[in-house]
Amino acid sequence: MTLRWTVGLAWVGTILLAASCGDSSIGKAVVAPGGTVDPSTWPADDKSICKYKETPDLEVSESVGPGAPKPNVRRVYKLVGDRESRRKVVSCREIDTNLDGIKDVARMFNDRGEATHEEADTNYDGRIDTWADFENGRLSKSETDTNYDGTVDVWKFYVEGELVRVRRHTHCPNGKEDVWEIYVKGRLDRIGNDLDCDGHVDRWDRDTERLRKEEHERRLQIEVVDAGAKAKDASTSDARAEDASAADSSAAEVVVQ
Ligand SMILES: [Ca+2]
Ligand SMILES: [Ca+2]
Ligand SMILES: [Ca+2]
Repeated sequence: MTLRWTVGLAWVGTILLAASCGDSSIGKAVVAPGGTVDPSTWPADDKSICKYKETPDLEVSESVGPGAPKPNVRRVYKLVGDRESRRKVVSCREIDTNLDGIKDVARMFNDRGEATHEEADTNYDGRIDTWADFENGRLSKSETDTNYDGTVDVWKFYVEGELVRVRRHTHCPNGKEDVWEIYVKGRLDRIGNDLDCDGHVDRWDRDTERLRKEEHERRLQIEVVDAGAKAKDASTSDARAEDASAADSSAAEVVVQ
């Protein structure tokens, strides 16, 4: 008898993402109509991304995530520190997010428990298509094969976790980047286009509507500051006039006495 298990909502979302990526075979053997999973179809080899088998002295734990019929989360531990501070830390964690028995996302950690690297097969075709690097635990760079043809076509760069640059390959036959996006304070500022594929930007495009709004807001701020300064000047002049008047009155009083 075949066991069937209900898939948790979180996993359904992931499976729908896979289905939307164009490969009709993705997830087919795993999820039946009504959102059930047949764990008997899981392969013996779950295609571990953590590569723990090459290092036999690493400790490994398997656990069951939300909605999973069998363990789908693996943690690989290593021992760090000297004799007094010896402790066990997670060096790699990998998950089968669409419950097809194949691990599809893995994250690596340093001895301090900070993320250092992540790899994911986001369309569940058996090939890694997204790589991410971290610095001090924060995302610093990602590379993505957005059309799943085996070649990276989007590179993103971050400073202190904030997106600053994106390079894309869109049309040039050499497979290299031909679009450059520059971000300022996390917002797209300008886009450079290499039209003739010589590796250099031929045209810069800007978000003119946003720039117009920003210029308008900047002018309003200047006007507000100017108005405030004028009001302050007027107030100061009035105060001086009052002081002068009071001084005149005092002098007159002295003369009368
Ligand atoms: Ca999977
Ligand atoms: Ca993939
Ligand atoms: Ca690609």
